[in-house]
Amino acid sequence: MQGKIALEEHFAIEQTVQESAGFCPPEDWIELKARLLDIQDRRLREMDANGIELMLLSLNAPAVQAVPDRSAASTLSRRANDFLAEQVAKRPSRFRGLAALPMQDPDGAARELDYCVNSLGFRGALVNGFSQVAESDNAIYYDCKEFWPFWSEVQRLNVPFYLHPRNPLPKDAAIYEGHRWLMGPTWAFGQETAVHALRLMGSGLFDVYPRLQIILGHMGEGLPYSMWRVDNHNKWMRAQNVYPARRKIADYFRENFYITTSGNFRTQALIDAMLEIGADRILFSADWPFENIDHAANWFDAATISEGDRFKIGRENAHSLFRLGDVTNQSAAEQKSSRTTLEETHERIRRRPA
Ligand code: GRE
Ligand code: ZN
Repeated sequence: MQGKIALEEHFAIEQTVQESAGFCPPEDWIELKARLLDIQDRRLREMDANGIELMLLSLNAPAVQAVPDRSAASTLSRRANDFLAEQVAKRPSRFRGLAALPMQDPDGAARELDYCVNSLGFRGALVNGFSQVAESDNAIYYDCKEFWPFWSEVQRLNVPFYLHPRNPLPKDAAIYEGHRWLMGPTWAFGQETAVHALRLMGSGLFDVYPRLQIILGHMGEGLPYSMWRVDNHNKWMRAQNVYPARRKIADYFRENFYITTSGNFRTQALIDAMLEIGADRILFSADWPFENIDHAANWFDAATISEGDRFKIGRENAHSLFRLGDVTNQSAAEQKSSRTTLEETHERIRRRPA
């Protein structure tokens, strides 16, 4: 399929690239590092060769979320976002940005998102799971009440929030001791992210901010397969799940979440997801550079689903969720006049308030 849009696609800057080193064997690090630091060269060739028109780019993991010092986290996200804005401005018909956010400071995170959306033209945020705050063994999750004003801003800005995985802290990873192979994308990423998503659903956040839209990668981090059981276990017992939210967990999953195909190129899993969350809430993604774009695209283009669903998942759902009409539906002349030019972007970044 031509014209695909992909949205869990990462890059790194010099300050964050090393954080990805532990996720590959030493003999593959040179390759992974080069892939992470490239935006305008090999990435575009991979996109062209595999029918991807547009990528929404995000910083590698855990990056900002692993910086306990509030002001250092804020400085790092600004640097990454300004860099990304410049890269997008060089190729605005092929790239858009998702903001890195210093969630260690919820007000600062809301301000950074507002700046990224309204001044840099970003289309949402991608945050790498919980944030370490003040101490490196202190993890905060975003269902906590201190984040509700932040969520109010996300709803007001009307942009999606991608909840991307990271590994649990050592103090919370006892179950993986002696079984390191289960860390990262094998299992721990999905477990960590699925529980965080369930915490958001059960907290009542979506009763108060019903228009919030959260995106999960990796075919929903296992949630589609387990959604029925979450709500319906031990049905004969008198007390069911007790949590602050008003509705069933599956209701929030179907109304406040989207999932992507990133790193989970399996038709059986996709069909289960289509039956649980529906084809309107599934979005194609690869997870470059950790996964290969050709692996994602060759699988997706041939998956045994209807052509209508392929078009929705491959392009249309992302097109409407991120309001990408300005990128893809305009004439060349219109694009030229409405584009944020490279010089304008430089100027904005230079004048950005401290
Ligand atoms: C990801 O971004 O999903 C990722 C990593 C590190 C290793 C594997 C992986 O950040 O899929
Ligand atoms: Zn990823």
